Amino acid sequence: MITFPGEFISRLKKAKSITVLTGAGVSKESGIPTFRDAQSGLWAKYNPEELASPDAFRRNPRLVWDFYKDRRTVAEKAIPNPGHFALAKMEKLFDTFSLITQNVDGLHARAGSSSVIELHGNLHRIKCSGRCAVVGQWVDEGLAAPRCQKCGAFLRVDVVWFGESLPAAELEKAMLASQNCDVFFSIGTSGVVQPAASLGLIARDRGAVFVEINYEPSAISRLADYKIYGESGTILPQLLQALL
Ligand code: BV8
Repeated sequence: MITFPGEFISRLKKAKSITVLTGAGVSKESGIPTFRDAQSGLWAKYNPEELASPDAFRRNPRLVWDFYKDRRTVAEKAIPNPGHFALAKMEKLFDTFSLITQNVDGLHARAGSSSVIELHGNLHRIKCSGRCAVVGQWVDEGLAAPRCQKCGAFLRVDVVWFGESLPAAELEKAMLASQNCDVFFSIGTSGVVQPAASLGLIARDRGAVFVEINYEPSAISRLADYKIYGESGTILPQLLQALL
């Protein structure tokens, strides 16, 4: 059993608005490799940041398509873990609860979290790499990367690649949620990727209490008022219990 500091729980219970930012660590216990863990199997020799980019897609659309096809298969088989479910239940305990995720696996929504702010998109959605609107279904014709039936451009996964701007509406919602919260949680993220990694600083600069829940210290641990190290799938259900 985790013993949370007394004043931590009482400050949480008094909070009116909570903002949570999650990263790949929250999905780790659902069997989804994190970004900075060595990618298993075929992808061990690729740095994911070299695959998650427009240049990589331009150079080798089939390789990038297969990278996401494999990740999508893993995400489809994955089930939300107790950490996802605890966050979904936690949103009902506060007047305002915003969940921002860097993850593209869709597991928060499957666990019952409502209105998840998906900063980096969702790998279950695909879109035309040209100018058509988002295309819904994955299609795969074996050898080549599939093409849009409307304009012939390659289809691509609807995620934000390195070097691409984040979806303006999602980023705006995430910024507002970070500027207007009493407590900001950073959970399961190494705090490296921008602009997501700056949201906690924004919250803290506005007077929010900054809580980090992570397996190990991260690039943003120095900002945290409270640091709880361990697996989010263990910590979050116990935090939920302490709040009930
Ligand atoms: C942007 C979708 C403006 C794709 C992702 C040069 C050129 C262009 C841009 C840049 C540049 N240099 C820097 C940048 C900015 C760049 C960036 O931040 N780079 C980093 C590498 C320095 N950012 C961007 O490019 C962003 N766009 O800036 O636009 C712009 C536009 C044009 C030109 C210039 C600027 C776009 C960033 C979004 C990229 N897309 N995902 C896909 O998934 O394939 S990011 C991807 O990586 C994830 O979404 C996530 O955000 C990130 C991985 O981070 P984490 O989630 O933190 O995962 P990680 O593995 O690192 O850590 C997991 C943590 O969990 C660990 O600490 C571990 O200890 C912990 N953990 C493990 N198990 C558990 C656990 N914790 C708890 N419980 C457990 N069980």
